Amino acid sequence: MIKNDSATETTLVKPANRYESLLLRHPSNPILTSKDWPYSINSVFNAGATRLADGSTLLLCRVEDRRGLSHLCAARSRNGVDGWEIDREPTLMPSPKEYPEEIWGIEDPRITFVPELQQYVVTYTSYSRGGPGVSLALTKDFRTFERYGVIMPPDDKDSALLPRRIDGCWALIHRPMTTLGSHMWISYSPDLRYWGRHRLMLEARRGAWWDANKIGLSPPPIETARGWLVFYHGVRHTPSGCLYRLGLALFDLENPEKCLLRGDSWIFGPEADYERHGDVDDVVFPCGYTMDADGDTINLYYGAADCSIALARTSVRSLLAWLDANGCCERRRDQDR
Ligand code: BMA
Repeated sequence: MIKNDSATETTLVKPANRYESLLLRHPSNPILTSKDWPYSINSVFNAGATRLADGSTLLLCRVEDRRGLSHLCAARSRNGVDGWEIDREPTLMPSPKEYPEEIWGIEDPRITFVPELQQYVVTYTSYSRGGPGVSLALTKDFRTFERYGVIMPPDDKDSALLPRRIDGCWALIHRPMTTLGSHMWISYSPDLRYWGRHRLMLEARRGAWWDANKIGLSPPPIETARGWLVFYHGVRHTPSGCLYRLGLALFDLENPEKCLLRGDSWIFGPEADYERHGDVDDVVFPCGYTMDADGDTINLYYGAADCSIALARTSVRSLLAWLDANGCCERRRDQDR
């Protein structure tokens, strides 16, 4: 099983007997479905998440109507698990008259609270005639929004802002589709409007790998003492459709395009019935997390099979320990791809 070929330096690691569970599904899963909605919808999934100043949890949910178009709707809960108060009407609707890039809906929001601005920055997919792009809006209360419009043209999605400037500039992670493939990139801006210094951050692997066909950022990166902890989704095309799973990587705090560690295996994939079967089978797709007061427990909110929102818990400590045991430095294995 272990092969060391000096010409290619390819090393296959012997699989462990059993995979540990790093993320624990909440027993009440799925925690939100279309049945909970105060108005008629097809489905609810892929929600951004944040803790509000009063300690409650806000989910900004992607809601799809029966035309197939999506808008965003806020749900608030004291404990982040149940007792959700859902806005009676859509919270943020596409506005194609002013923002033509939103003609086919807005999807998959990620929320970053930015202390310097004392506002939440929401990045979301705007589905234009030219394909999906990245749009940005600012809000203080998730009731009114200041829209900046499209900031990354199609084809681009899976975007989130880092909560503070790096070397004086805002930093945005996103996933453009280029002839090189569907990889994660990072770009910088002085004002959140004009973006440049685009750099490749993490690449999809190739061949049989679980993250061979596409990768993209999941929730916004989590700042830890050791670096930015990044959950990303990896897609593998199979004869019966796409499989969406979750991987883990760590990036340098002051140079976030530098990958310090990346795990080889996925850490979470569709297993429960509500993840395996829905409008799109075999999808787990987190867009948001909240951190408990202990600074360690992570509540990860994910869309399941494009039909519901589910919750899984983990901890910074266990994720970093897993990366130490299972991750390696990206540059060491360029030849493996
Ligand atoms: C991705 C995104 C997600 C969706 C997933 C599975 O490309 O569009 O919104 O959950 O596909 O359909």
